[in-house]
Amino acid sequence: MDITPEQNLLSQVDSAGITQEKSFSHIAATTDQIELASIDMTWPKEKITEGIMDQLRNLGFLLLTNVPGYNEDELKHACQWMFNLSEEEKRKLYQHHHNPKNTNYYRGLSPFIANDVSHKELFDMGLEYSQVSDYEKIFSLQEQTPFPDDQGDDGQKFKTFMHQHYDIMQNLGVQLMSHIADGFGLPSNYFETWFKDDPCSTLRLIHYLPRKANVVACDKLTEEELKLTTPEHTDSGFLTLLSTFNYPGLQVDIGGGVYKSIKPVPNVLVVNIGTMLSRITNNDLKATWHRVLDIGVDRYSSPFFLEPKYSAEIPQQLDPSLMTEEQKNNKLVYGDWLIESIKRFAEFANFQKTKPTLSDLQAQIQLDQTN
Ligand SMILES: O=C(O)CCC(=O)C(=O)O
Repeated sequence: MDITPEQNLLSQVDSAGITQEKSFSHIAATTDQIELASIDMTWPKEKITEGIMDQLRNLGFLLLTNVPGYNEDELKHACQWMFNLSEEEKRKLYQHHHNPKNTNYYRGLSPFIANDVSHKELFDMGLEYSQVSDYEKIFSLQEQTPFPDDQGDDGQKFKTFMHQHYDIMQNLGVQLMSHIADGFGLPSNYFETWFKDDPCSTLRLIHYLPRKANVVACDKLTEEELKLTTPEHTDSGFLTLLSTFNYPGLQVDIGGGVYKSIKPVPNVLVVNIGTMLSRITNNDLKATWHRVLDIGVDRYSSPFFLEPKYSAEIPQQLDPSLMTEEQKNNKLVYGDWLIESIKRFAEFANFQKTKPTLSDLQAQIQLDQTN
């Protein structure tokens, strides 16, 4: 089999843990790889539940294999096609704060940002807007995703594939949430009302370039920051289903701030959870810190962030016995909470909500009633 220059470089990454070409020295833990436990989606239901609960209670990361309908090659192709568009085409898809002509604030493209601790361009899509109910359309996070519509058949194929992949990931996410409900002894459909209709889930395509490619200035970053293309973080919401296309670079905190690289495996999804799911399980399930190394060559990945509908009311704890009466009466409105949570990420630091939050609307109703 022919080895492309990119594969050749990646095999150097695999064996040595660092790329020979990089000009920066790498973080010490890079050479230590860990293999994530795999859960096979063809296993019996109970075995899948046991495997998922065990991994999420411990490391907080696992691999899913034999995922029905998952087509890693097509997804990688879609990723590469999108980021190969001309700058002119990309600008048509930029979020509003990168191109004020555009009316998309939450969905669309976010370019490389100078002197940012993240070094990537990304494309975010949401649920097809025509499928969103009129009620949920009143909230900010629901908006039309801009697609590259001037690209003929290729653009159409891209859009069709992305919608199919979104649906496969959304259904898989709901299925995994039913295993988690089973794992806590709750009815299997416990989470369904939050996720089934009008989800705010995001399908993201990411393109990383090595800092040495000099696409944007990086001169104000520290040596440590230069080693990473995504700084350490936890995800916000519920479940993340990540395609890494067999690229190295993803590292997880195995405890006490010690990072290990995850051994890349083809045709799998990497699964982890966000802070909201961890929080409502009283931290029984772990939202693990993770980050991405600059591997010295182009890198692509595609996370799917499973999110509830905007107006979903999330209890402070799944277990009512752990809550005070006040906490029981004080549920979180998911979308209002998410808007605050995403502002910690560079790509949403300038996010402006275009419509009122549910709390704004409730405050307005109260005001109207008192006047
Ligand atoms: O690119 C990756 O492998 C991980 C991406 C990630 O952690 C994220 O987008 O939250």
